[in-house]
Amino acid sequence: MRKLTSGGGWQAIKYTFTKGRQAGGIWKLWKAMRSKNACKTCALGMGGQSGGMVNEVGSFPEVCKKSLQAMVADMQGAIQPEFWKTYSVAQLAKFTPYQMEHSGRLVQPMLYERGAGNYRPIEWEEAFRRIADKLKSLPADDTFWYFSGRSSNEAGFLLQLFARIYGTNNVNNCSYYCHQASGVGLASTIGSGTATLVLEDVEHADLVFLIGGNPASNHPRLMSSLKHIRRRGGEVIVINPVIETGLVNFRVPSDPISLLFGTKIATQYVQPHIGGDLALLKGIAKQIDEMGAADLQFLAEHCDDSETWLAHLRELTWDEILTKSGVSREQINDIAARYAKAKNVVFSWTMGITHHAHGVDNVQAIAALAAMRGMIGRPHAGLMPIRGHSNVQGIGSVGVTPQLKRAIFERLESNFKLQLPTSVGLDTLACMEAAHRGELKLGFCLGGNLYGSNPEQKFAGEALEQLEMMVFLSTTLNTGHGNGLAKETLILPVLARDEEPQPTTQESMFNYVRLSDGGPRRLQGPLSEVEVIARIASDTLGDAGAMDWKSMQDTGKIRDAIAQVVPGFEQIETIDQTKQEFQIAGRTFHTPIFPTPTGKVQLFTHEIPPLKGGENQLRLMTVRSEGQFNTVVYEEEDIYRGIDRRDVILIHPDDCRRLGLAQDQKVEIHSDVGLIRGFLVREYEDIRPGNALMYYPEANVLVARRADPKSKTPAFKGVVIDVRPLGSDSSAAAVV
Ligand SMILES: Nc1nc2c(c(=O)[nH]1)N[C@H]1C(S)=C(S)[C@@H](COP(=O)(O)OP(=O)(O)OC[C@H]3O[C@@H](n4cnc5c(=O)[nH]c(N)nc54)[C@H](O)[C@@H]3O)O[C@H]1N2
Ligand SMILES: Nc1nc2c(c(=O)[nH]1)N[C@H]1C(S)=C(S)[C@@H](COP(=O)(O)OP(=O)(O)OC[C@H]3O[C@@H](n4cnc5c(=O)[nH]c(N)nc54)[C@H](O)[C@@H]3O)O[C@H]1N2
Ligand code: SF4
Ligand SMILES: [Mo]
Repeated sequence: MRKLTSGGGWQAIKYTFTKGRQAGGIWKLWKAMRSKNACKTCALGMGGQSGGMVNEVGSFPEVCKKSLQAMVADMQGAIQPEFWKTYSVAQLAKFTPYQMEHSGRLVQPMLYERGAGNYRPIEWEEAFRRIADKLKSLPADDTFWYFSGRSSNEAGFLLQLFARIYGTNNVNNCSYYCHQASGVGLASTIGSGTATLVLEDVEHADLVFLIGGNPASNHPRLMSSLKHIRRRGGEVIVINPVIETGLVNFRVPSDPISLLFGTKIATQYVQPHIGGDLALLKGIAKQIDEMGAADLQFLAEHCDDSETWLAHLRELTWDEILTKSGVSREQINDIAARYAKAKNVVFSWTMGITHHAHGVDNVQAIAALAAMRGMIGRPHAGLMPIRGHSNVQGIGSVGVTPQLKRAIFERLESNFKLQLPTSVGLDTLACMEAAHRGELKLGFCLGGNLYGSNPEQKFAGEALEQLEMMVFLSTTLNTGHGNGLAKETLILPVLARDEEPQPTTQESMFNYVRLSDGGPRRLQGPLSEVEVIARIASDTLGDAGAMDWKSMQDTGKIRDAIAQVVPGFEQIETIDQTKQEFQIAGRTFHTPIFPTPTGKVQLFTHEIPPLKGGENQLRLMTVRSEGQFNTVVYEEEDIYRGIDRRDVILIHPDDCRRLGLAQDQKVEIHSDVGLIRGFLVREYEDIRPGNALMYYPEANVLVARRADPKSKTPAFKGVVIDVRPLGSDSSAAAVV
């Protein structure tokens, strides 16, 4: 398959027409895309009251393939009753993610009881009764509550509140597998866990660092902003072990010139080894210091302990930096020179930074590098974690974390006369491990695919099978509905955001809260998420206590509560009347005053871990292709990387020669926790030698449960593997 030479472009436009046909006509799809709802897909979260496809600076039409994919999936017909009779659970377990998603929309509560062979439909009343009876029979800490980022603030707030009043803090969201390191790293450094800037700041920057991310494929409309920066003569430095096509050249579909000729994105493209960023970031800082380009006044006035931090940089040897990053001194000097001359610099990053056992250290090092030249706490510069799901940030803001922020905890207790649990809640991986030990009895998932997104797939399946009951609130099927099933598994069909009967709100990665109007239901059967949650809460706890759960079916009531208890969310109380979307107060830093105990930036020093892997091993990253959204695979091919299938491993030709491997050869891939047999080698020039790339979720069997101790995020990109020709090691017993 030929590799594209640019990202975006005509491919994206052609795709719109194809998808339009699948959705029952272009006009129907256009109307759905333009409705006043926040985009359901990525955390740029465009749309809302300005209408779909409009971003925070009013630019239109900003649409991308992923948003179309998600919309068309929601516009599918219903899964027919025969489906459940035709396919046993054993057969569903073998369905691909694509087949699961394309089976249709869930419209009926479904129940699987172990031993039954198939799921069977049940009435909503029976579903509610079963769940409430089970919850009433269990100690609260025997349950856990997992949230994907796709739901609304209202649903997230309500469910976490119910879980806590029920009695547990085992409440967490997919952030633990995503940007938790950004939250922890930023909060420790500047006292606030999200982006320090707004989109407009990015548009005015003259240098953007893009570290460990592939927004051309994963946050496509961010590319419009990068295009503006390049057109104005600004620079983009990409730090990524893989040369990603769309980061070199991107054709912005809404811009005729860019569409025809493409826009060059990266001014400088640097390829460290996987896991080499910490060394590289410190190298850039050391060079800035040696050049005398540090902003010593900012360091002295607005940072604590800058002397210790500078001394740490000065003690590091260049030898260590160069060996552990895999980047040459010349390249580091070049990056530093560009940084030193830039006036407004934005640092952005994604999973290449957070999916490591030293993810928090990486984020702290980025923040320190920015602080070193005074790039935090003023307009047109700052820190920008490029978040994952649409509204994953909002879910966290409104309390979907094991430990509530102190202000939220106190206000909930005092305003609502509640007594909330103070036990230590489990993070996502800890829940999986506790379940595996048989300590948890019930799981409740508001969206997501906990089975598919976990490291050590086999372990994940075993853990979930230990549960007595699992409850899923889902829109469509995914592999988690066919694998790792609890003794009793219930799937409750819910409405998508743009089908909600009442307005809901979502928060973008720029801390901007949008209002989604909802819209007409497409199918009979699914209920609104808040309706389902309020009903289960009411059936379990009754309405005589501190909360009148039945009344909480009203999203306006939930927003009143959010406005009262979540700092910065005061304006949400009247948002459905005023239609006034808003920036969350206290999150954007245009002046250098930070909510840390001293009001200053905290700078951290770190030990740099050695590069992983031995002589004949490779470092492996598990990543997305443009044709998937997380565990949902829409297309087998990866058009940007020119790869036609997913059961492959991408290895540099030099490594292939060194390891005696050839193009399309079948191999076995060993890590210390798993083995994959029969995948094909693809020689891939664009990856830094010594490193390899595989697709998630297929490669999850190879990823260990080893997590960053500070963020509890597994090292999805820090896997060490041996690759051998298939059959060369007959002693290996494990089979995938
Ligand atoms: N199309 C599409 N869009 C998505 C998603 C999707 O699945 N599909 N998922 C959404 C979600 S939840 C998320 S979190 C985001 C994820 O967005 P990204 O973080 O962009 O996605 P990934 O594919 O996980 O990997 C990111 C990049 O990190 C690089 N990388 C790997 N290891 C390292 C390293 O050690 N250092 C550096 N510097 N780079 C490294 C890889 O080469 C790859 O380009 O996207 C969101 N948007
Ligand atoms: N090896 C490896 N593993 C990884 C990663 C990696 O890069 N490598 N990335 C990690 C990351 S960044 C993340 S975020 C996780 C993803 O983890 P998850 O969020 O758990 O997974 P998703 O695949 O996004 O979940 C998609 C499902 O959500 C449901 N859904 C969609 N919309 C709605 C809605 O409106 N309401 C409800 N109730 N349900 C809905 C649908 O059933 C759909 O199948 O995976 C992590 N796992
Ligand atoms: S870039 Fe993200 S928010 Fe914007 S249309 Fe695409 S998926 Fe939606
Ligand atoms: Mo994510």
